[in-house]
Amino acid sequence: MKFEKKKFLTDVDGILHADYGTDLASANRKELYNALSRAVMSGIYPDWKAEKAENKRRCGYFSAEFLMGRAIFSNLLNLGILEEADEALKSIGEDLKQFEEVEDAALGNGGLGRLAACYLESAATMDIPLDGYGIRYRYGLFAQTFVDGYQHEEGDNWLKWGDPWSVRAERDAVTVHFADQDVRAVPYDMPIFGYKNGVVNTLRLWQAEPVQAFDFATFNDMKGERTATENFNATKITDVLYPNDNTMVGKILRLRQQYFLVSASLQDIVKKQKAAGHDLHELSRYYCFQLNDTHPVIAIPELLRLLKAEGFTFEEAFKVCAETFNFTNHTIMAEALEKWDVLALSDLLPDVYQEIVNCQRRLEADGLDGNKFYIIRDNVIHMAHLAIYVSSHVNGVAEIHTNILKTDTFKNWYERFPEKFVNVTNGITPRRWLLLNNPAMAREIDKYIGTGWHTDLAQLRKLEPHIEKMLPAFRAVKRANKEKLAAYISAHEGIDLSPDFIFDVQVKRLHEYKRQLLNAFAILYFYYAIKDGEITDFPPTAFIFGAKAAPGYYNAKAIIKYINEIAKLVNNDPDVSKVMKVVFVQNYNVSYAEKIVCAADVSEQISMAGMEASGTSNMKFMLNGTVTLGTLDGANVEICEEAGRENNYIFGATVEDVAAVKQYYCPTEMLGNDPKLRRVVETLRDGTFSDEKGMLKKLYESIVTDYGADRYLVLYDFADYVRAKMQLLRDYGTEDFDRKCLHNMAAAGKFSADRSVTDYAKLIWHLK
Ligand code: 26Q
Repeated sequence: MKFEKKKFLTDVDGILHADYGTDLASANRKELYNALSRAVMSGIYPDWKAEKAENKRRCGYFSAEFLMGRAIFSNLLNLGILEEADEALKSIGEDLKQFEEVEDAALGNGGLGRLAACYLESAATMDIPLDGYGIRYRYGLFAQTFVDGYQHEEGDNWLKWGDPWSVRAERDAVTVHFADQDVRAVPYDMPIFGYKNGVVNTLRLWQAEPVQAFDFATFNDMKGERTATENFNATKITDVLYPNDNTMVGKILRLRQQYFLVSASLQDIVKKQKAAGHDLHELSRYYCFQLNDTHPVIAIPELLRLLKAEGFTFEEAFKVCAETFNFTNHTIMAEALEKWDVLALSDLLPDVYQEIVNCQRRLEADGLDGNKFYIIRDNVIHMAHLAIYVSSHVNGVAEIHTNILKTDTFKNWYERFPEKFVNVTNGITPRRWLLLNNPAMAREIDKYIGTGWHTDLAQLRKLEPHIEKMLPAFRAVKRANKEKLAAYISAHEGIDLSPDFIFDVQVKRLHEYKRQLLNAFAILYFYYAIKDGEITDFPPTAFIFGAKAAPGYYNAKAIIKYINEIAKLVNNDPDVSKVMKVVFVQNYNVSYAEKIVCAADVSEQISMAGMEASGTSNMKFMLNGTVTLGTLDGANVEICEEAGRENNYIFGATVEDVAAVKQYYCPTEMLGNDPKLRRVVETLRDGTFSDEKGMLKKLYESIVTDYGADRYLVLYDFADYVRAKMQLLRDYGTEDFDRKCLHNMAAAGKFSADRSVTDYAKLIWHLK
């Protein structure tokens, strides 16, 4: 985008006059933020219009979550005007940094939602015609604080700074029908800017509103109760994001959200195809759809329904669906694979339910063994099976994950439809996750290999011959990033970290399978070893955690409490806090991640093998020059392939080991054989920590005494974890360690989302 300082400031001033009755001299922060953003928005209109007008085949990325984070910096970066806009502001005594106060758009939970956001940005950068379709939640993922060490949740009013990066597209509103109500769906469009290439794709987020405006006449006649309730029920659909990650709650409101999203999107697309004079039988010539996990899978029967309303036979409609839909699976956790009760779904969406039944009948008519292949069974609808049956492609998100889908989770389906299954390893956008969050490091890289890597991350390999020369600058930049993070943590968490300490980081959603508890146990183990004088030279380390627990996930919340108790013990112990600090940051989100990822020395990726479909923070750390301490799970496997296992710290049971160990595993035996581990685990119930709610005691039971205790082999992997962790901490500070860091950075090319979306475009969408 062309930038002209004077014109820009005049434009912003003009918007301040019109919208706020103020001017550049007296606008407050929020007014300035909105006016500046709107000035940019008005400038990009021609490019946006041009993209929409082009007659390209497009892919619609259907997702219940888009974890976008903050828009302003990444938009300005991609438009190529980040520095210019900052200078313009500085000329009037302002700057861009003040907008770090602006709320994140946290319309997602974790990995799956952030992946969708990265893919939109990368697709625009790669000039791939990909548009997102999602929900404009009024409240995003809850804001987290700790009260007495317990997680406390508050509503996330992300719109409190306004929404200047969206356009309300009133003219495209549609009505979505449920058995008990009609709801108006109004789209808000967000432009998605490619990196310095003039491409503008769209994220369309639907907001639920009452079909009829509030009717004062009836209200005054005292018949108003009904209108009022209907209005309330309509807006309720998009009120709030469900805060679950990798677990399912079968709430009917969630089904309403899902149907609302896909029905609005498909109605919109069908309407426009007809207006363009396209034959809907040939929809796949113009469109394909990517279903982001099972959440939007109800799009399949909805499109069947819509096409039949256009006069299609079921077979004709099925063919169109089979050509257009594709399905990505993000988890093998049985409890996260969406299932709906037949009665609940058929009550709410009888016509849609009928199409699911038709799919089940077609499946039966195909002559497939009903024990192996079913969409509906025992009055339960299996959304993943519906997706696999109808989609043309099914993909996992890392090699190991796709293999597990083929050989285990969806084995029967793979054997019958092997051609459908493909792998697309996840990726992250290097614009947000290096250029934006770590500009000093990016400039260092530019010095050696130019700027081609900004949109072709494989070029980072060219750094390899320069690693020796880069070491001092790498250390200096990392050090400066650690200082900044320490200052931020001091201000926000009230805990002081020394940048001389190793920053050992585990940030991700709180889940038992991710094993934050394993990390916690190791910290306590070191703590006692230091207290007892068994370790006298512990390498000074700050253990940093960030994670939100689903509000209804008891054990996850117990783990947060436990780690906060450990932090209190360690940080207040003068013997130990000289060499060890523990901090659990509050409200970990995209913006916090940007600060943490560039300042970490250790990236903890310690899930039980087979459980983490891919992981994507592992890639962000790697790109920023951080070694992985991890299991051979998810994308860690490919990270080691790319960067060399010798440059990372791998421990623990493999997928194969896990299967074997589970046959005989007995946690009490593990404890019996290891008194030091026993002492650590006992702190969950021996009064070391306050536990007025009995949460820690329950956690103890889930690890030691419950039936099937220690599902995720925390105790089994403990010894090898401590070994690998200690080795890493001891290696830190050597040139050899820094070399490992840079080898990781140089090998991160594969994990660019640019590569991922290009894979999707080639293997699945057949775009370009
Ligand atoms: C399902 C039903 C009802 C309520 C909630 C859900 C639900 C919500 C979110 C189920 C799963 C999720 C999120 C899953 C997720 O984020 N998975 C992660 O996806 C990343 C991107 O592919 C991977 O890198 C991670 O390994 C995977 O855990």
